Amino acid sequence: MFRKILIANRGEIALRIIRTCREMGIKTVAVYSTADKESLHVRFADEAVCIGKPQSADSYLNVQHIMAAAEITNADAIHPGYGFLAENASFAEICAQYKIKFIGPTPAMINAMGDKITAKETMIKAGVPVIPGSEGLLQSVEEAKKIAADMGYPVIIKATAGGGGKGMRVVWQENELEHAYNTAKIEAKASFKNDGIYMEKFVEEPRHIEIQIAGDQFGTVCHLSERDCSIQRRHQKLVEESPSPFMTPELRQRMGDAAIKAASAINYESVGTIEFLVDKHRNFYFMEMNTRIQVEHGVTEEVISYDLIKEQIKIAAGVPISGKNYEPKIHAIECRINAEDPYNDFRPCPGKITNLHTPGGHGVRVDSHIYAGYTIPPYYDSMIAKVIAVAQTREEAINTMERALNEYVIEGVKTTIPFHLQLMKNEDFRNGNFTTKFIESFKLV
Ligand code: MV4
Repeated sequence: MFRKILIANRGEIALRIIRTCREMGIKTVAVYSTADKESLHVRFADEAVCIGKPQSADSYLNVQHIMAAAEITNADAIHPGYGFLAENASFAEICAQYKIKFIGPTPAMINAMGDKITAKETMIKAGVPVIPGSEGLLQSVEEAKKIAADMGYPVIIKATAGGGGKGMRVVWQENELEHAYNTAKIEAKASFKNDGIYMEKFVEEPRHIEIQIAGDQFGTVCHLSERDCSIQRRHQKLVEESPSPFMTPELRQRMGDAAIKAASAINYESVGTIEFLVDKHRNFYFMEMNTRIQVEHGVTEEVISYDLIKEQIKIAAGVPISGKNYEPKIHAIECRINAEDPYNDFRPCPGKITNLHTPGGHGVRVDSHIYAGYTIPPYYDSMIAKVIAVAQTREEAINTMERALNEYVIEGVKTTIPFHLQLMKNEDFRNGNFTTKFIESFKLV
C-alpha cells in the first residue's frame, strides 16, 4: 500500500480523499494556491505545499510545481480528484516517469476515452449501443448534409475533443446545417485545438443515466449501479440520485452489462463512469466515459455502502476487486450547493461566510470544505457543499433532503439552497417525471 499520497486538488474533494487516507493509515500532502492558504484541506493534511498563485494555470494545473511538491515530500502516489488534471493523459504520463503512481487509469485509457470518435468506434466494436450518426469525422458540409438527410432531422454536431456539452450544435433543418457546421468547427478549434467534428441523430428529451464501474489491474470489472443526473443546467449537474426513478431491474441488467463491456474493451483500471442517454422507450446509448472519480460518487457510496475512494486507492496499489455487481436497496439524493444566486441567472457569489450551521441527523451526509469565517475565493468552481439524503424510499429521501436544506444556514453569500428547496416540492420532480429538459422550464418563485 502507498505510504504517502499527494492530493492534486482543493475544496471538498481534497478533504474527501484525506479522510479516506486517514482511515487507511496513509499520510497525505495537500497542495494549495496562495488563495487557498486558509482552506481546510491545508489544515487537515499531514503536510502542505504552496504551489503558486491563485489562477488554476499557475497552481492546480501547474504540473512542474505539483511534481516538485511530490518530490520534496517523498509522496509515492498522486490523487488528482476531479477536474484540474484528473483526465490529463500527459500528467498521468509524467507521474509514471517520476515513478509516482497516478491514482487513476493509464494514459492510454484516458486517451482512448478522451477522443469521442475513438471512444465511439471502440464501443461499436465492443457491442455497446451508440447513437446513430457519421462514421468518424465529418469531411465537408456536403457530406454532413447527406448523412443528415439519410438519418432525418434533428441532428447534433459534436467536437471529437469535446465532452460535457462544449461545442455542440443542434440542427433542426437543412438550411441551418452549414452555419452550425462552420461555427462548431471554429469553436472546437478555439476550445480544444482540434477542429474535428462528428454528427449524431439528436435524441429529444433524454434522461442522463450513468453507471459507476470499477476495474482492477487483473481484468476484473464490475458495475456499482446507476445514478440519474438528468437535473442539469447548462451542462452543470444540480441534483443526482440513485436508483434512477426511471430504472427497472431489466434495464439495470442491460445497462450494467453494457457498462462492463465498455470498460472491459479498454481493460479499464480504476473507478470510472459510463454515461448513457436513455430515451423514452428505454433505449440507451453510450455517450461518454468519465475516467475519474466524479463529484456525485457519494450517492453511490451511500446506496451500496462502499467507499469508492478507498477502492480507487486499493486498485491503484494492485489489490484485486471482488468483481461483484451491486444494486441499490435504498435511495440517495444529492443536492449540489453552489455559492451562486439562483434568482440572478446563477451568478457566482464568492465572499466571506459570516455564519454557518450545517445540517446533520439521521440520513444526512454533508461533504464540504466551508467553515464560519471562510472566504470563498473567486478563482475556482462555485460548489461549496454536497448534501446527500439517504432513506429507504425515494419519497422519504426527498423529505429528508427538504428537512436538511431547511436546517442549513449559510450567511454572507448567496447559495443555491432556495432553488433546491423549491425543486424538492415540485410535483413532477417528486413523481420522477423529468428529463434533461426539466430545468429549462423550471421557474423559481
Ligand atoms: C446528445 C443529446 C441528444 N442527442 N447527443 C450533452 C453533454 C454531452 N455529454 C452530450 N450531451 C448531449 N448529447 C445526442 N445525439 C443531448 C445532450 C444533452 C444533454 C445530455 C445529458 C445531460 C444533459 C444534456 C443537456 C443538453 C443536451
